Amino acid sequence: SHPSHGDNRPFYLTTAIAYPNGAPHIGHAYEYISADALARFKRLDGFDVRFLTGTDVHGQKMQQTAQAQGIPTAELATRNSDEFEALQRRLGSSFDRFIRTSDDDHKRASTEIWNRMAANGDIYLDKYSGWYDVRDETFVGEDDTHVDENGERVAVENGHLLTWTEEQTYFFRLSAYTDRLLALYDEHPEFLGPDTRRNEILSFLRGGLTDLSISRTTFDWGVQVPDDPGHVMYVWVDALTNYLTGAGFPDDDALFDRYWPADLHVIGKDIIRFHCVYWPAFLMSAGIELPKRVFAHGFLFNNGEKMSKSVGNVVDPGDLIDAFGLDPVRYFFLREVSYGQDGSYSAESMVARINADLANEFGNLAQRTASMIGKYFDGVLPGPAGYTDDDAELLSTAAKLLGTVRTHFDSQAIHLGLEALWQALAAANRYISAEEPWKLAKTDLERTGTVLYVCAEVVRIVALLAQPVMPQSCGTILDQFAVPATDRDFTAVEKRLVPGTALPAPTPVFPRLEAPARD
Ligand code: ME8
Repeated sequence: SHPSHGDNRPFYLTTAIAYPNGAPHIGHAYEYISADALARFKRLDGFDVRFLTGTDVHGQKMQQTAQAQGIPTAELATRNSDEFEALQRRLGSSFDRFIRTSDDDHKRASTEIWNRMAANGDIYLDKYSGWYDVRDETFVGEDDTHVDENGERVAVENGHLLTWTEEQTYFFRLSAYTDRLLALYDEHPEFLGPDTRRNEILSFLRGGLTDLSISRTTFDWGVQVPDDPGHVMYVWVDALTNYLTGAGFPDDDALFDRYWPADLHVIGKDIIRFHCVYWPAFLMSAGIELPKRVFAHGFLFNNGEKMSKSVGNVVDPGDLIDAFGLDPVRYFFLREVSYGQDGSYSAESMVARINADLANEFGNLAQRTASMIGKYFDGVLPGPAGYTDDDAELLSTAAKLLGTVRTHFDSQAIHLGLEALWQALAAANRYISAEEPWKLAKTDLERTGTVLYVCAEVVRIVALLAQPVMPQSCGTILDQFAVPATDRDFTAVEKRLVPGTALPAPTPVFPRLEAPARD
C-alpha cells in the first residue's frame, strides 16, 4: 500500500567537505541544512540513509594559513574542523559520520584509488609548469588568466591571484576520458542537476580535456603519493575520495557494497567541474561505479552582496540561530531560496517570511485548532460527523501532499515541496475563516467538531511532511495533537487522528518576531 516507500533500501548522500582554513560561514550552514533536510526526508520515507559530511584539511592554502598564524598546520586543521563539526550539531544535522581527510582510513582510501588509477596506466611523471590558484586549489589555463591593474597575474573568472609553478609532478591522463564523459552525460543527463548547469560542463568537455597535474612537491601537507614520498597528492584527488572512505572503501566491504555508489553528492555551484569531470574520470580509471547524481546549489548573498571577509558581512550562522531560532532559520533558507539558484537574505526578509509563514499560516492554524478543541471539547479530539464537499476537498488536498512533496524532494526542489505544503495551509486557513467554528460552537457543536477535526488533520499531515526541514517544531506540533511517536514517519500520512484522544494544553510553537531595528 506504499508504492514509493523506501522499504529500507540504502540511500547514501554527502555534502562537500569544507576547507577549515577559517570559521564556517552562512554558505556552509546553507549546504548543511539543505543536505540534512534531504537526508531526513529519505529516512522518514523509509530509506536506510547514510549521510556523510566533514572537512577537507589538506592543500597549500591550509599550510599557508597556518604559517601566517604561526601554528602547526595540523593544529589549525583540528581547531577549525572542530568548529565545523560543532556548527553541524548546532544546526541539528543528522549526519552519520563527520570525516576529516586526516583520518587514517581516508589515507588508505586515497592510496588505494591512486594505485588503481596507476595500475590502469593513467598516471605518469612529467614536468608541470603553469598558473596555480592557491585560494581555490586549482590550476588555471593560460587563456583563462590576465594581468590586472596592479600588474598581477590573476584568474579571469574570479580575480584570484595566481602563482607560477614549475615542478616535476604526476599527471592523470584526463584527456583519455573526454569521450567517456560525454557518453555519461548523453546516457545519464540526470547525473548533474539542476538541468541548467549541464551546458557549462558539456561545453567544457567539448573543448577537449588536457591531462591533470595530480601531485605537488613544493609543500608536504597532504596524503603522500605511494612509493614517492617527495610528492603529496593534489588536494582534490584526496578530497573527492572522501566519498569512498565514508562508504567503507577499501577496508569495509559490507559497508561499501551496501552504500556505494552514492545516490547524491550535494555541492555548491563553484565546484561542479571537480565533481562532474575529474571525479567520474578518476572513478572510471579506478574501475569503481559512478555516483548517481550530483546536485549543485547556488550561492547565498547577504543583502544581495557577495559575502566576503573584506566587506565584513560574513554572518556567523550561530548569530542567526540566536536571533531567529533554529527551525525558523532552516525554514527560511529552504523556502526563500529556489534550491539550485543563488539567493539573498536580510534581517527584514527573514522577519517577514517567518512571521507570515510560520507564526501566521502554520502556528496560528495549529494554535487556534488546539485551543478551540480545548475550549469547546475539554481538550478531547472530536470526531467527524459526515463531510461536506469542502471538508472532503481539503482532506483530499492534504492526502495528496506526500506524493507531491516526494516528487519535489526527489528532484531536490526543496522550495517547491515547501510551497506545496504552505498552499495546503493557506487552503486550511481560508476554510477555517469561512466555516467560523468559533461562531458555530454556539449553535452546532457537532459541525464544530467536524471542522476542527478537518483542520487538525491538515495540521498533522503538514507537520509530518515538514519534519525534514523543522524537526523540532513539527515534533512539538505533533505532540500537541497527541500523535504517537510510532506514527510519525511518512507511512502515517494515510492514517487518521483518533477521535476521543485527550490533547495536551496548547503551547505556541512559532513566536512572532519584532521587525529588526534600523541603524
Ligand atoms: O570547496 N553560498 O570547500 P569550501 C553557498 N574543500 N554555498 C557556499 C558559499 C556561499 N556563499 N560559499 C561556499 C571546498 N559554499 C572544497 C570542497 S568536496 C570534495 C571539497 C559551498 O569550504 C561551496 O560551494 O570552499 C562548497 O560546496 C562548500 O560550501 C564548501 O566550500
